[in-house]
This record gives sequence, C-alpha cells and structure tokens, in this order.
Amino acid sequence: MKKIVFATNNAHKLQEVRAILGPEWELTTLREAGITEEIPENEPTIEGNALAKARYVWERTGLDCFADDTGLEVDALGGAPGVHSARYATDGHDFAANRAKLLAEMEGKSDRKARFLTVVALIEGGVEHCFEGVVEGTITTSEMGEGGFGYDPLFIPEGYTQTFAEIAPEEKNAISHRGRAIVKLAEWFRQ
Ligand code: ITT
Repeated sequence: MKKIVFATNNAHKLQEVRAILGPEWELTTLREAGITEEIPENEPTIEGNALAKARYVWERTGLDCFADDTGLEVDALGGAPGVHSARYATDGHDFAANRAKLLAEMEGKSDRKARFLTVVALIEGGVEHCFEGVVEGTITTSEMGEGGFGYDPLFIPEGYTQTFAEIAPEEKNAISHRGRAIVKLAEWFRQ
C-alpha cells in the first residue's frame, strides 16, 4: 500500500485519480492532512502551480504528496483559458460560467483545436518530480453530455465523436491528460 497526500480540493479529480491508481494506493486528502484553507495558485504556468500546491503541503506537513494542475489550451484563443482555466469567467470555480464564456469566445471560429494539459508535481522525501499528460481534441459548439466535470461537455478528444462528458469515466481516464500524467507517476514509483 502506497500512502500519499493528494493536494486537491477538487472532488472530481480525487475520484478520477483514485480510479486510475487503484486499491494499492491510499490517497490522503488535504483535510485529512490538516489543510483546510485554499492553497494559493498564483504562478504563471501550469507546472509552476502544480509545484506550488505540492510545496505548500510538503512545507506544512512533511508528508510525501502530489498535486495536479490542469489547463485547457484553445488555439483560436491564443492558448486561453490555459493556466486561468479554473477562474476563466469568475474568480471562483464556476464550471457552468466558464463553459458559457468559452462557447461565447469561440462563436464563429472555425479553428476548434484545443488540448488539456495536466502537470502532476510529486514531492517524495523532499525531492521534486513533474509528470505531464496531454490530450488533443476539439471544442464543440454546444454542451454535450452530463458526465465528467469542468469543460468536459465541450471537449471531444481526438479520434472520438463524443465529448469527455458523454464517454464512460473509465474511457476518459484511459486517454485523458490526467490519466496519462498519473500513469507516469505510478510508473516512476514502480521503477
Ligand atoms: P485543485 O484543488 O486541484 O487546484 P481546481 O479545480 O482548482 O482543483 P485546477 O487549478 O487544475 O483545479 O483548475 C483547472 C480547471 O480546469 C478546473 O477548475 C476545471 O474547470 C478544469 N478542468 C480540470 N481538469 C479537467 C478535466 O479533466 N475535464 C474538464 N475540465 C477540467
């Protein structure tokens, strides 16, 4: 059993990562690690924010931990919302408002190419490692599907005809940005 803190306040991420890593991993939540406040995410890059979240936990608890920072990069919007994906429409985490803003910004645009990028930052025994996962795809012109979270109803992964919110959770995890980064983390521990 591998016991480690997963530094997230996003219950959807926790559910996905638990499913990807399986029963040999015991993921401690931030609350269980004694951290109840929001962790600041003020860095200009996704990797910077992933490291900032992991360092915040390491410095306060001394426990091995990892964090996930994710962004949706849309080509026609010059890479936006990118590192600002959580706070695109408001300064909170309003998924519905973020999706509405993205659809409005993309109205009439023919280039719909986009990608999700996840950086997972691990701190083990004080040593830092980063693992990256990317999935390419396109942005829809309306919301499709009820599953997943965040921008999932607007994102069709390459090679598919349905959005991440329409395909089964196991299928999303098998090809997603987060799935790919977390598999690299697990492989690193196996070696
Ligand atoms: P943390 O506590 O882990 O920081 P968060 O929700 O703030 O949780 P991020 O800073 O990584 O997460 O923000 C990324 C935003 O991008 C998130 O709020 C979602 O709106 C969106 N997002 C992240 N992963 C996604 C996924 O797999 N599918 C769709 N949208 C996703």
